[in-house]
Amino acid sequence: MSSVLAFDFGASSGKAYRGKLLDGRLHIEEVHRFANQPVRVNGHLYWDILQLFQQIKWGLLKTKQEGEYPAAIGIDSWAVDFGLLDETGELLGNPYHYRDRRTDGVMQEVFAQIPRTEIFHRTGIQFLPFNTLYQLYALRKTNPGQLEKATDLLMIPALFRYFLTGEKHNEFSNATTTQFYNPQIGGWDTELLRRLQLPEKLMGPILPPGSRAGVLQQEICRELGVPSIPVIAVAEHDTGSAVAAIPTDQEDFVYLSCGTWSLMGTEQRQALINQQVLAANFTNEGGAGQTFRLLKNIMGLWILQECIRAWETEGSNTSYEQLLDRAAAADAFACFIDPDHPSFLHPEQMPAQIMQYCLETGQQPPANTGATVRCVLESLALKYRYILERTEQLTGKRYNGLHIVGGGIHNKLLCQFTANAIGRPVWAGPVEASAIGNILLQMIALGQIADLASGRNMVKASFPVTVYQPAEQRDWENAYQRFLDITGLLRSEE
Ligand code: LFR
Repeated sequence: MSSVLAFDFGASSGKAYRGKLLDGRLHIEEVHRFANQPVRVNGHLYWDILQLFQQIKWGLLKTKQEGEYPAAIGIDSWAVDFGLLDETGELLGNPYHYRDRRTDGVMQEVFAQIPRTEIFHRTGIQFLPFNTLYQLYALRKTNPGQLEKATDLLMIPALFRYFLTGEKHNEFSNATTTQFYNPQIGGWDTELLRRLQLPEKLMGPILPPGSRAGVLQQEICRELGVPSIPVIAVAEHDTGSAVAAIPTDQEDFVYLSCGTWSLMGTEQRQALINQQVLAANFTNEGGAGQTFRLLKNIMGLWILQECIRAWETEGSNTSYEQLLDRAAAADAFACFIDPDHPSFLHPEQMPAQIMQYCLETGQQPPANTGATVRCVLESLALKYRYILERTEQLTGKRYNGLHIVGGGIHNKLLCQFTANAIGRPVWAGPVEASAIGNILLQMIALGQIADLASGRNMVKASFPVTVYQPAEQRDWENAYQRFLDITGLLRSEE
């Protein structure tokens, strides 16, 4: 069978994977890897979009050099970010990165016009300050001229797809994350946009994940010397792709897609939009195979990555492994943070922010790197338990273990802490879930795999899963009660 090529744009790197079916197994192979660093210019944070597009071309060239053109190409990346095109099809400015600070406080301005509850009931999407809705609203204030000139809004993978094929279509999984897709209408909520004086005609048609969405433009075929390869709109939201690759044959399961973000939840046939979901600030993001992910964003390993960045700037060269060793040797349950406290979204100095949080909550701040890492990992694991319990309350189901996928499973300490915190087994793998889900959706579009369920079975049969059994139950139970108390999570629900 012919291979397909998946481009997955993650928080620090982009990767191209070739995927192929051989003897009833899925095989993947990395063909290209490159940095994906946002660029700060004049106080704003942007995608380095053309450089990244160049990397897509190089990825394609590498497959050519290895003598095997892919039968299709698919692209996924994180959600909410977009590019605007003018009427001639030119890109209007560099797309902003969602951690840019221009959306700070914008959500509250929007709520003054349309109540939070109404926005939730129309969209089913959790409130994150960087959702496309608030990014557009911020743009209307800072650069109204750009918005006036725009004729098309394309989410980032759709933008790359447009560069490749010349065709402009958004895709369902990413469309839902904008917070102006209405699952009841099954399309864009133009009324919501109109009431916020935002243009309603930028978005165009929405393709379901796994659609054929054009072929490489002639110009690119000539430049690279490749045939006109089909481009597939996969589940272009990376989390949508990752969840498509959960190695399970069950209908009901909980997952944690663990990378820079931790995305935890379950899969539903329909969006679940009610007061409880709103109160828990869970979301309903569109997925592959006509599903919705009922999930919650948890700040994730970003907190640790930012600590490491700060320590490196101070001159430290301690490796990731050494830091985890120090964390393992540090005192257990010394202090806790709520990883989702808004102050951890983009602080200038993450370790200082953790210290401040501890002081404000009457705790002794961590005294060294090992204690800081331990505090972050234990707090994440305890937050996972909290979100798992909320998920169970919302669905009325009980789950007997947790699937973890994504790069975070390299962090064995976090996997073990998570099993301990939730008191159930953790099944860790595969690491490259987003790329694998991207590959599956391409194979479904090409007719190589029948559907999502067969795809998940294929992943289960093809990639190893590491099992972590819960331990130290009593200590973790006590720690959880203290965590709830310190973070005020239960009080905030009342
Ligand atoms: C994960 C992710 C999350 C989304 C966040 C920002 O990479 O896509 O699902 O909430 O990034 O887009």
